[in-house]
Amino acid sequence: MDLDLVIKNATIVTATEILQPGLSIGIKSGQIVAIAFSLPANAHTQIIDAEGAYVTPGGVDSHVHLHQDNAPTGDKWLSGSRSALCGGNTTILAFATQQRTDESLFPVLEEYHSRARGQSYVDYGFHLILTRPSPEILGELKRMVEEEGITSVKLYMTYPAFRLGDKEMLEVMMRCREVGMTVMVHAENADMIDMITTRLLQNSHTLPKYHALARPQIAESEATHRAISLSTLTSTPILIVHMSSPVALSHARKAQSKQMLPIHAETCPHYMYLLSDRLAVTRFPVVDEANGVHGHEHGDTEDDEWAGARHVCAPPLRHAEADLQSVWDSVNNGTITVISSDHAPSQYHSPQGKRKPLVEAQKTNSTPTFAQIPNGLPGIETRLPILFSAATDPDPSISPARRLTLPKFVELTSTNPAKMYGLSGRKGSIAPGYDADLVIWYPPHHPVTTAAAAASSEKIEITNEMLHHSIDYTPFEGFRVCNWPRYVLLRGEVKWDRDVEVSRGPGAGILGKPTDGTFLRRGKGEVLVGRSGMGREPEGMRLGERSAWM
Ligand code: DUC
Ligand code: ZN
Repeated sequence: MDLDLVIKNATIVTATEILQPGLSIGIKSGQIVAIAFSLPANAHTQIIDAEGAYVTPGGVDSHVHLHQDNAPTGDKWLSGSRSALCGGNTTILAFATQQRTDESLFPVLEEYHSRARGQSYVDYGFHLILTRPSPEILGELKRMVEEEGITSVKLYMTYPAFRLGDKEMLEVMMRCREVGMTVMVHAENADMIDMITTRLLQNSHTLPKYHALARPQIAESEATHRAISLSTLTSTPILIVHMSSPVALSHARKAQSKQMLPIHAETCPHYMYLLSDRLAVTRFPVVDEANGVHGHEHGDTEDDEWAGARHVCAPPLRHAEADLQSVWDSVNNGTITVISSDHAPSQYHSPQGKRKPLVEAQKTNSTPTFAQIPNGLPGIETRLPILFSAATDPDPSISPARRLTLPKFVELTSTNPAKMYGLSGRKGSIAPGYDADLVIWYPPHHPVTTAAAAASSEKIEITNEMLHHSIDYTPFEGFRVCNWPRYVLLRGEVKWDRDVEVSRGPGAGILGKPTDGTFLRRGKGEVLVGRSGMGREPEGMRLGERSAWM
């Protein structure tokens, strides 16, 4: 066997187990071809010694927004994919957005291809956001799957520019079921949000902190219940994105476990760690010693009542520790299928970014309001280190209720998103035949990972300066993690080397190029939850009744 690369002394983690330490991974032509305790090497075989470290599949971040027209100060492909790579991701799935005026999806897709082509450090694909699903548009979906390898759509139940009515959602679901597309749903009740927002503004409640009041949990739970009902009626598997609320999660859990429905649920690290009090801060970074988060000398120097706009996202950060805990519990009891970043940033100090309402209000001599703040947080580079830390940090002060196992980490951040979105057998696991997309972490004896480091300040402290996005803040500033991807391999080549980054300075560790990423034509996604195929009849319907209209 003529191997190009052998990674020796690895502790391989898959979605189901941590394999015995000391294994070698043999790589040929960008793919994993062998896993054994010893593998042959010739003069041309490159050897990487993992030194006993955990080796996990490259992260698959299946929900990222890059180069979107509604976020002009957000990351474009170059900086977004670079940041993804440096945080251990080798595949990202972003969005191609249909404007309401677009009468065909093909030019939309081509436009998004042109934004990404030659600009991505990692492999990538697109989900289509449908905002006007006319019969003609629905008629194009089969060709999208068969000719373009686009096998997922995203639907919004909120936001005036994107929102679909229930009938439109039903028509999309029926069509997606037929052609085998995965349906993602942003579930928040638009009218509830609209009514509360109007009244908040009438009462002069305009500051960023009111954003969280404008989008209460009941808006998420009602829309989640409705999305599940629409999916049940049409027997269409769905994935509800960025779930944040206990009741909404309980709807998903009940549907999955009692009714055996294919309802998939996604969450994001910000719904596991951050609370809505961040929207009220007047200084950034936030000082929060209780959670090991501390402020910095390079932060805001004066009080700024808009500082909390940095944390505006939808659904909003929730109010209580119990809300965070419900998300953690849902991660560990199997309700959550995928943890993505929902990287959807806007710069803070930029006239078109989070401070846009202030700038516009100054021009028009009006009052800036939270309703005009671009929604979304950066998180593409921090997702894996934060969650890997939750799985491996020896720090005894971390509550067992806020941990996950290493196989669970792999399952939710890599294996499941690959399966859900039609990349099974190629991405998301470590096995012969898979692309050699790998993360090699720092080994147990390395200073950053030890218990001593956990107890001292030697842990890696997340600062915005160390990240590679083009955004001027991270909501995780000051978080301390116990590890970071040391090497990231994309199809068998080392594209990120953190040791080089640390020794030679910012950017030096990026060994990859923006032409490395290839567009992934995806197959049909797998159903991972509930019964697949035609579900049980919705309540009160006779067996087969739906065949009269389906
Ligand atoms: N919410 C969204 O719906 N999209 C992007 C970012 C966000 O917070
Ligand atoms: Zn999103």
